[in-house]
Amino acid sequence: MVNNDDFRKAIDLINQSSSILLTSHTKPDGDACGCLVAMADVLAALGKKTQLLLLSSLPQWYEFLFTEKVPILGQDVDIQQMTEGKLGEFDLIMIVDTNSLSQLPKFDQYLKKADNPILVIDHHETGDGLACPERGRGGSIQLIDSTAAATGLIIFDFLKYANWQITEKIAQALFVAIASDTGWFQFPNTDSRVFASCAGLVEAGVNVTEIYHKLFQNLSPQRLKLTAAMLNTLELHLDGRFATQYLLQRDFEQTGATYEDTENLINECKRVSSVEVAALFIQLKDGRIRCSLRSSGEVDVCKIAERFGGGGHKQAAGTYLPAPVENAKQLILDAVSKQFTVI
Ligand SMILES: [Mn+2]
Repeated sequence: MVNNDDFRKAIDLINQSSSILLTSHTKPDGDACGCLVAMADVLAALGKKTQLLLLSSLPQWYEFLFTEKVPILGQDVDIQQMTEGKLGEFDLIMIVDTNSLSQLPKFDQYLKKADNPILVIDHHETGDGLACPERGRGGSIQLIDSTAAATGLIIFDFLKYANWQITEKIAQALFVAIASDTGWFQFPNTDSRVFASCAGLVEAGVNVTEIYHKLFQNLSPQRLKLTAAMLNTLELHLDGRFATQYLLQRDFEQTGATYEDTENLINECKRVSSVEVAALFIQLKDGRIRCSLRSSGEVDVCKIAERFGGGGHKQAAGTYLPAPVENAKQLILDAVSKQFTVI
């Protein structure tokens, strides 16, 4: 938990500021989006001038949280324009759900040039100490709590401590933050604090059914048809521990779906309990095969992807492979089967 002393310092910092820039990590997730919206609303209610900035585009299913279009760095504004004050002059920069410069591509250049204090609110174990006073950034504060399942939990505690009004809209944004980072209350981080906070948010007016509908029952018919085409290709290998699925260009043509519709599709096969490693092969327009890999066990799929020039994390990685799909599948099957014998 963040101690009250730090909350107090953060409140003072906000009270002293009049124009605040808010941002979060690249590839914004539900926690990032929910925290940005909640803080922007709170600050606006305090009479502050606020400006949101995204570092990459917003997944469509989080759009409902935002009342207006948020500028995206690199698309709507570049670093030079920011430095020249196109978005405004700020006396505080607030960063939520990350404490790492590597998660703030390009924006890190702006941070280095600007000399305003930074307020970081984050729950990640690793970070660069962006707002550490030792970095010579006077007045910066960090509210870090790595025991929190979501940054939304820290912000909820912060708002309660500060006695700032939690409107229905703010409660909804914080609920989305917490529900997203706990995988709708199924990840191991789903502790009693999560439910206690969510109880408070429901009391503040959150409609859980409506949020579930907006987040998870919003597929286009094209995407659902693409899912069906992919599921028809499901094969289990290595005693059911490795699942392969694929999509060809003709599947996109027949369903009317786009490449963006493939996001998270790879996880469908994990609903089979024996599956530890999953691969999804997508034939691209240029003929290459995009291979995405997921692991929920001991297998390090990053090592497999790296062998073919790709990369990622232990549990999620990807690479490009030469066509045809059958060839790509065999390459990955061999690599996964070797990994199973090693561990
Ligand atoms: Mn988070």
